[in-house]
This record gives sequence, structure tokens and C-alpha cells, in this order.
Amino acid sequence: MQMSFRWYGEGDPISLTDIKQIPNMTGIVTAIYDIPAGEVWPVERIKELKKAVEKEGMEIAIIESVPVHEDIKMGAAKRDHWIANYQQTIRNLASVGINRICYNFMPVFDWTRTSLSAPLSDGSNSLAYDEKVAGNIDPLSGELVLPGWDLSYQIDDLRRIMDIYKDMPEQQLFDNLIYFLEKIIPVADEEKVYMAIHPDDPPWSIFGLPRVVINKDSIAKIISSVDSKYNGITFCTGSYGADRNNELCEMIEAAKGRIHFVHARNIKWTGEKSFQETSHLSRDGSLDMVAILKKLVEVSFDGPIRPDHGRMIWGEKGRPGYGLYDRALGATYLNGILDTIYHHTEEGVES
Ligand code: DNO
Repeated sequence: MQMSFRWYGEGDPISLTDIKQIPNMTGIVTAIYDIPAGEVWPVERIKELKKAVEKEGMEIAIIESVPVHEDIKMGAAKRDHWIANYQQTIRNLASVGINRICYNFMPVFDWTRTSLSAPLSDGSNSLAYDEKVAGNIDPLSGELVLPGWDLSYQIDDLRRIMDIYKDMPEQQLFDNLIYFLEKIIPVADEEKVYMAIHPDDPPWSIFGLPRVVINKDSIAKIISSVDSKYNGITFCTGSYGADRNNELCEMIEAAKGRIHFVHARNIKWTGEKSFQETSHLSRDGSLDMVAILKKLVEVSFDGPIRPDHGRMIWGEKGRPGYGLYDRALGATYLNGILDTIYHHTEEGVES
């Protein structure tokens, strides 16, 4: 497994130099953030990004994310145009030696929380989702705007798009995903690029929108829809784990060989469909991180893993979920677990 860390590019207050000082950190997870969803990523821009990371002695482990244009998710008339662009971006990334891409298929809104700074008993704060609060939010009112959301929409556009989705059965959204995969996976195959779909976060319908990457069943359908090892998933423990019915270790077993990226974080269930993010430590949350990592080793997962959202601790201010300190502690905890697991094999501790 390669330890990695998300970096939001030159505008990120956390520098590559800071990241490099975290023990065992060799991989960077990043993207080009100023290219609108759907446009082709030019080779020159990709090279610049790669150079910036390599100058610090690390490498780009995976791109997170190449966004999927809304027309593709909606199955709109122009989708083939955006899909052709996506294929070209895959080719361009491959041409400079980047061979992993994370993406998601969430309608309109990426990860959603109802609080970005909910207090924890130790005096820190973290991201939280409360079912009741979410039920009272109207995403068109502008009262909730989250860092993961695409803010380029005008309210009228948003309304139009949400109306289209409101009438869309989940099966239709899923068919649109398959349509996309049937077109991009052959290119990924040709270019040897691992595609890793991120689950919906949280893994259930929000704001009346359909969601289709939510459980073991969806994973099985996705990976069997186009039978190529390049058609894989991002196993995000915190996203899948928010649903108590998701048995994470079973899911890892079922996705064996198709997990191309891992987001490791812990959450504590606070209600049927409510949770708060915690430190990465198993005993702080509802997920058994040790069991999850053991299982990943057992199925020979050898791709990048990154500590996911952290709490805000030690007075740090910054991008919610993406401060330096708690993610660095998370990486160190994951390193400890992994060294211990590997240590018990005949090869000793993996270098
Ligand atoms: C949140 C992230 C997601 C993720 C995308 C992948 O912190 O895990 O925003 O990057 O959904 O496409």
C-alpha cells in the first residue's frame, strides 16, 4: 500500500514540504482545480502539476478527481461530447505516466454534511451529518454551501437540474453510469489507467436526488457491468461506513482486485442516518479500522491509501476536514497498523 495525502494544489495552505514530513508519505492525491467540469485537461497543465509534486520528492499517486459533467449523469443530449472529452483526459493523464483516477457519480452535490465544525468532547471539532437537520435544508436557498460542491451553478440552473433528477428513477441514473463506463473503460484499458469510483457520501438519497453508489450491491453491479480490472472503486470507509447495514470487510472481499484507492477515516454513528467524524482511531468511532486494514492486506490491495477527513485540532483553521494535523495523526495511525500487519508476515515490515 502506498501512503498518500490530499493536496489542493498551489492554493492549499498546506504545502508539499509540510506533507513530505509526515512519516512514510510518498504519494500525493491532487487535481487541476480550475478547469470546468467536462473540459479536457491539457497535457501541459498535467505536466506542471506533476513537476511540482516531483520536485518535492513525491509522486502523484492518483488524481482525485476528474469530475464527470452533469450532462453525463443526467443522460442529456450532449453527453457524448463530454464523454469524448473525458476519454481524452484519460489519454492525456496516461501520456505523462499518471495511471489512476478517482471520480464520482453523485448528482449535483458531492459530499454533504449538516455541520462543518460540530464539537467533540475533547474540545476539537469535525464534520457531522444529522438526518433531521438535512431534512430541513433547501439546497436552493443558498443557506448551506459546502466546500466539496461545484459552485459554478447559478441558482436557476441548479433548480432546472434538480427538477430533472427529481423525476429520475435510480435505475435510470445507474444506466447512465453504465453508459459512461462502457465508453470510458475501453480507453482506460488501452491506456492502462485504473478508474476508481468514489461512493456517494452519505450513501443514501439526499434532497430527493437519486444516489446509486451506496452498498455492496452497487459495487457488484458496477464492477460486473464492464468486465475489466481497470473498472474499479475507491473504497471510502467513512462513506460506506455511514450506513450501518454496510459490512465493510465483506464489501472489501466482494470487491477484491477492483479496489484501486482507499480513503481511510472513522465516523461515529449518532442516529439511524446521522454520524459525526472522529479521529482515525478504531475506538473513537464506530468503524474497526484495524479489521478493515487487515482485510485490505488480505485481499492484496496494493494501491494508494490516504487518511481522509481529520478533526480540527490544536486551534488549526483551514479547509473543513482537510487540515494538516489530524490527517497527519491519521496517517501515522494507519502506518502503525500496517507496519504491524506486515510485520507478522515472513517478509517483515514493508519498506
Ligand atoms: C471528500 C471527498 C470527495 C471525493 C469525490 C471523489 O472529502 O472524499 O469530495 O473527492 O467525491 O470524486
